[in-house]
Amino acid sequence: STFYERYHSLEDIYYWINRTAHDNPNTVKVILVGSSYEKRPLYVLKLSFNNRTNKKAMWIDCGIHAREWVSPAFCLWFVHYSLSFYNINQDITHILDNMDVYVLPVLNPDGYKYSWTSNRMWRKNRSISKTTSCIGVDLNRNFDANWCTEGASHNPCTEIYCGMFPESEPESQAVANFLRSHKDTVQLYLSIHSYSQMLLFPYSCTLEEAENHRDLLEMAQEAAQKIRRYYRNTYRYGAGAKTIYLAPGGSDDWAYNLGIKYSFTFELQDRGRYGFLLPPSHISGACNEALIAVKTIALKVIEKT
Ligand code: 0X9
Ligand code: ZN
Repeated sequence: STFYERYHSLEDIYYWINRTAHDNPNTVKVILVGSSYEKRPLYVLKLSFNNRTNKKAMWIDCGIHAREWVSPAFCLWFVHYSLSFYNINQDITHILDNMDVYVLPVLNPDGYKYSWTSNRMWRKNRSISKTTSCIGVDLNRNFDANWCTEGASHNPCTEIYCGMFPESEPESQAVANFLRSHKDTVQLYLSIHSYSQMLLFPYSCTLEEAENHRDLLEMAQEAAQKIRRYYRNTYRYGAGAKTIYLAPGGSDDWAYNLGIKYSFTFELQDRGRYGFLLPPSHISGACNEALIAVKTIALKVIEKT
């Protein structure tokens, strides 16, 4: 198997980030956007294939939840595919000609490391609470979107602990700060999770419909159809709250409310057979089908804007 068909330790991923930038000095830049609770760097790769002015951008983050290992694998896959198939594949070329791409391969490095070394099923970050011995905040409940209402918890011992206040965690704050300062260029926000094979969009923090619900639904539907047609796999799609559950404080809803009107959360393979423990032999299938969904949605965004 190739490098991209395996899971990688945090150290390997840091090494890969560095080497990818070094090997592609004209297209890849590393941006330090912050650091984790345990002071690990949060690096974003910026892919920029030409110097067109007024270029728009898309953002992809992976690894917000520690145990969802196929998610960081997708970010690496996406970067590698972009660098390998620009000027070869028509769709990725068109996308990269029209958009810069910001990729955050591991949003939650402390949790990811912990899931490799101590507890494979760890989800949250590793921040220590003042009141209990329970550790970690669910970073996807820590954003300022109906923060800590139904679907999140104030109890630090739960898996959906929302933290002390919105953006209390350095990881969510770093992402929020970066997107706030780039909101005029970023048109598409993508957050990659696993598992359950779904393409979700706002809102998850309320049962209300987003203002451009029909647009988002149409884009997700087209992406799901492509996956079915090309890979014979089923992805469900819809607004988060109605498709899975109410879950406030998520990055997708927050980015949407910031003004990034195309905002999606992908739940990659599988549908429960292996769950978070997706075997490495499934990485290529999971990433290729997610890639076709990203391409479909990004092309639509370019078309519409
Ligand atoms: O609950 C979550 O955070 C995500 N599912 S997961 O099983 N990977 O934990 C879904 C996130 C959907 N979006 C929001 N809740 N905002
Ligand atoms: Zn997740």
